[in-house]
Amino acid sequence: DGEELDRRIAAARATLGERLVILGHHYQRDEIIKYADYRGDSFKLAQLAAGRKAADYIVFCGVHFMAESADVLSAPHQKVILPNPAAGCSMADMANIAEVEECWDTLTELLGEDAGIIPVTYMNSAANLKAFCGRNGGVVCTSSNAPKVIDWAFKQGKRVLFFPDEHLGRNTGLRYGIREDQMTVWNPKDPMSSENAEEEIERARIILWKGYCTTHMRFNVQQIEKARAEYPDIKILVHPECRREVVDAADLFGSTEYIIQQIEHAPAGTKWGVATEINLVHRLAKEHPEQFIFCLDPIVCPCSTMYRIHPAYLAWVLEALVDGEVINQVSVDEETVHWARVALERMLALAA
Ligand code: CIZ
Repeated sequence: DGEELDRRIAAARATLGERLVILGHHYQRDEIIKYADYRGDSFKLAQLAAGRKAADYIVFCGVHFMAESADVLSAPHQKVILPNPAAGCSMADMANIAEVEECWDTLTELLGEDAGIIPVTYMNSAANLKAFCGRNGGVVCTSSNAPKVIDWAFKQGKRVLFFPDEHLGRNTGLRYGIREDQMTVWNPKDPMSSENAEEEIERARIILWKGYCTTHMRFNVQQIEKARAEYPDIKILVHPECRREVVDAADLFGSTEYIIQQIEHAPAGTKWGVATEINLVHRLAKEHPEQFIFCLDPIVCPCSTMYRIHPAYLAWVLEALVDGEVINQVSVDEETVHWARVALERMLALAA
């Protein structure tokens, strides 16, 4: 039961002391977040992990690509552990290296020598896709810095290939001033199927990978209209992985860190309709009883893979560490680490 798990986790933490750091992503449930030494989005947590050199073990309560990023940025002696190896990300899985290379070859063949394509991958992607960007003059972005990264990419080249999230790419491109008719969607399962595919690619300034977040796809404009009819002074705050029309109908949009900042700095009595994962929205509502905060999806939308991190898995991996056994380690090979770092460091240089 919960108390028993609390006791086991506390005992293992006490034994491991400074050698252990537990990271909790904002989308984790409260039963996990309460054990986290640090909370954050994927990027902030990966950086925190890298900064905590005393920690030999980084237990990442999040999903697989996040643990990989922590491994890429961490020191060689640090081991990154994902409590449940089945905690993946369906969006990250919508692009794999073979498909991205096929797309890249097709685009470069079609557009020729001066295609000027800059690959940009969202943080929510496998490490080998980050490495692909590093090797090919590209970069990583997060949902917080996507506008800055797009601006950088257009200073390096003429076109952007954005993967794996179509919606973050489109929402960011539109704000940057790229028109919808200057974007085209690349479906890796059926590329070049449309009759005008070649013309569309030749005209495109952004080629958007056909990938999406199942949780953020649950939000729609009707939910926003209903919330506005019920509470005329409501503020609608959505994540940029939502569809274009949802972002257009919102008052504000941004990453999890942005959403948290907006709410933390709002005056008492502010009403929010939020479109992102339910555990984060419920936590914000609990932590800010002086405001009225609810999730726009009435059915409730947890991220099913984030949910795969259960306290029992956490207890299991921690007790194994106490016994000197590392289980469920996420380890990225050296070559991939090198090039993924190149892409991540390009992004970091933009923030500096
Ligand atoms: O990058 C992350 O942590 C995710 C999944 C979303 C966000 O907006 O922070």
